[in-house]
Amino acid sequence: MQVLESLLNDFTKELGPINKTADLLNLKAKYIGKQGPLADVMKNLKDATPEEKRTIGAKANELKQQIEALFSQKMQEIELADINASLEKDKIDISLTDSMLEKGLQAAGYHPVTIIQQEIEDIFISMGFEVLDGPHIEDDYHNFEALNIPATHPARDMQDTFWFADKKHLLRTHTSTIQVRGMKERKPPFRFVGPGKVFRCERTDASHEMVFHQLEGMMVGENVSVGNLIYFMKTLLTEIFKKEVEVRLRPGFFPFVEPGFELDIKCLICGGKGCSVCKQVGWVELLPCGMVHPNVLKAGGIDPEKYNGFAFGLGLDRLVMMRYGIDDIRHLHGADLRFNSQFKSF
Ligand code: FA5
Repeated sequence: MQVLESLLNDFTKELGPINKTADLLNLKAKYIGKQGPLADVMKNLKDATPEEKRTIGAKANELKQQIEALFSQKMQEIELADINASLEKDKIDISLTDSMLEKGLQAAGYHPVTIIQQEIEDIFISMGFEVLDGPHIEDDYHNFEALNIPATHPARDMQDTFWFADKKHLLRTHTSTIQVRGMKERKPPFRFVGPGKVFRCERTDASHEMVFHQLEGMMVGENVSVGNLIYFMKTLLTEIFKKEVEVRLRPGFFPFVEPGFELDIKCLICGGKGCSVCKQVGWVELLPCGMVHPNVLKAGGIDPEKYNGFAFGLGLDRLVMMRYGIDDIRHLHGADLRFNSQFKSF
């Protein structure tokens, strides 16, 4: 009983200055662990009288509970103190002031692809288009099947695809997937654009990346014509470049459009003389487009006898390169602040 009576006092005294979890656990083990005084008392109880067993046993239990309660309370205090200390340490002052800039800290800015994307969205919104989004991880149906590219179609090889191990899912190779989802969710007439990242297992060079950006556009109604398509494409380019740019339209093959076109822009890096960006041809492929194939309308739940439409898939990174005179697409993904901070934000 004497041992037990002094135990709580001793524990409380030692507990006071502790401020680390490890020390606290050690202290608990010292008092109520297997080798501790409480365990000793319990072991020696076998030689005691039944009366002693009852009183000492009860006292020992009560003591154990008291020590455990004090232990838990202290543990909570330590954990709270730890959280507060790390919050204090990780505190960031987000109000970056001029004086901090003078000390050489960089102000954040928008990436040039974001700037152009935002500008194009605004241009299309002003012409009555909605802006849609879509997932990066897609299935075969949305990336190929619904776009008139069945399993055995050779056009599947036009875009080298990153497949997931289940062979059913993939990283979308183009933003045309947004067309499929957009059509299913609305009734004609409608018009929308859908910007986003796309992924292709390609070798990189001055004008090719594995991860790049496209902006899909679609307009469906009762009498949509190639004339409408050309009008919207021209308006887009004049707004973006703020000047007349030379373009050429040539036939292009995409299973999801008929007829299909390639809209090229005279290379603004070399002025058409030939360089690594335009692969010495003087023109850059920028804006494939065409009239939506009847099979694609059908897959989208739209009657091709009644409605028709156009679609296009703008290469955003190349447009950025033309607008700012960037001679290698890889600069866009280099994460070099000296490069990124040169562009004015919207
Ligand atoms: C397509 O992806 C079609 N889905 C576009 C389309 C939509 C056609 C609707 C008709 C109707 P293409 O594979 O050509 O097409 O890519 C479109 C644009 O993305 C190209 O003109 C080019 O500007 C850009 N692009 C293609 N591959 C790369 C790449 N590896 N790196 C950077 N830009 C690329």
